[in-house]
Amino acid sequence: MTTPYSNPSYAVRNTFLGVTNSDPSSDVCVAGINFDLGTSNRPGTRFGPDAIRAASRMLYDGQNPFSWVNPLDKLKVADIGNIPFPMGQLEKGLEAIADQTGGFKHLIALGGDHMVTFSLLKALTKKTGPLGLVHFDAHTDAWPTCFGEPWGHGSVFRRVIEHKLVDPKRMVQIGIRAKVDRDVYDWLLAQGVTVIWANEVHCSDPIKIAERVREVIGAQPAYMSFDIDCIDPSQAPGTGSPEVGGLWTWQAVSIIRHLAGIDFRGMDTMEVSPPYDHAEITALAGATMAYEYLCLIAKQS
Ligand SMILES: [Mn+2]
Repeated sequence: MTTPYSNPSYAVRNTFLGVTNSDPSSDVCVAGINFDLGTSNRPGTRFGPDAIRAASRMLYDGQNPFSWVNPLDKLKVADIGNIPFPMGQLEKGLEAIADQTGGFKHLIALGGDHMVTFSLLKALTKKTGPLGLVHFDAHTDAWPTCFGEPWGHGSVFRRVIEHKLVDPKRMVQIGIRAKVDRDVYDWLLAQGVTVIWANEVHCSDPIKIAERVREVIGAQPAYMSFDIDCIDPSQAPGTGSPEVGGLWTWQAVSIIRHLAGIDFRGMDTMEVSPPYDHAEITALAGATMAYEYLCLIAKQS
């Protein structure tokens, strides 16, 4: 039956940006990864993907007012659903995620806890070699272990560097402010990682921060990993390990918008935990970071 009506944003299908395409050979695929077994504090990010999808529908129509791009006009974007993995098994789950995420042209993953990024990078680097990394986070996630265990979201970037999935000299962490052992911080610096503290973002401006990020990353292939706890808990309370003094959403959006020229090969938005969210603001923040990334790569396509 034909109808003269079209759905408003709240009623479009609950996929990322309301897309109806699910073809895995599309230019960009969005996938949910409902995995939170690497969580060290409050769990719940298994519910992140669908909350991000629901919030993303606010962003599905019109053009980005910075780049004047509607990414859905420029790129064939698919939401391929959620990646399955064996329930309750951390290491097997990480392997299953790595086994299933390497075949896409360009993947945007919606987490899930940050440990998943190890699997995503493991899969992607089989094609690209070690990547540059633009890493937004309150935490360095570089502890040698996570409460004695090697696989946990507080140690993910230690494992990523040890496994040579990124080139630490082309890795920049933005928004760091959580308590961390000096040894952990010194280890990061010794690897060549650039750490931009949250306070440096507050005392500078996003365009200058983006310039620094582009200098560190250079021209080689790169990846963006966005932990939503990079954002201040006043604007992103729905996460397992919130830290005060964080970036405001406008600062993060502005930094992403000024990263044109980086050869990004994939992105994830992690650590959105809907049980701690209020009024969908964390889910909307997570959706917006993925959307801005999508606009950035669409503009360059
Ligand atoms: Mn974090």
